[in-house]
Amino acid sequence: MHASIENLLNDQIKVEATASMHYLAMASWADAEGFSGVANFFYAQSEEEREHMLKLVKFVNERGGKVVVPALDQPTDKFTSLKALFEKFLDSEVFVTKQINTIIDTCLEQKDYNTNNFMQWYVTEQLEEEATARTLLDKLNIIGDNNSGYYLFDRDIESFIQPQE
Ligand code: OFO
Repeated sequence: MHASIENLLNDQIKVEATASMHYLAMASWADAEGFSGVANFFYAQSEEEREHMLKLVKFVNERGGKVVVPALDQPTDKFTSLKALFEKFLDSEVFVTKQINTIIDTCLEQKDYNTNNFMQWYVTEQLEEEATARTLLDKLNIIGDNNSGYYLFDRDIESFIQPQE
């Protein structure tokens, strides 16, 4: 595996691990605020991101590369509102998509079609996750500042939890 690809995949391991920890902090905030549906959604998202990280760790090892298990910064656990929480979720997913696109650009430059093929799974996944984040944020924008709206949002969000693979 080309060193530039190995480095980018290691960066991506860190990006996925960071997302997992951010979503865990978001789940915990929602749990403490009494939004149990939102908490369950982010606990599941955190698990998913860990799976994404693991998939990369295994791929780099299979291809004979060297995995660097990253040190992570402490995620923020202070949010001013549900809307702020979901804005952060969308920003995080948009950032992940950008990173994935950079890896794919480099794979094509280096003619690493194998890694390119592997990364296509992430492209599809990101499409879904960004769409989910946008849909949920749209709902919160419609709700505005309304407690009964929050109650229904918290109840209905459970239907957005993807079954674990
Ligand atoms: Fe949605 O972040 Fe992983 O890929």
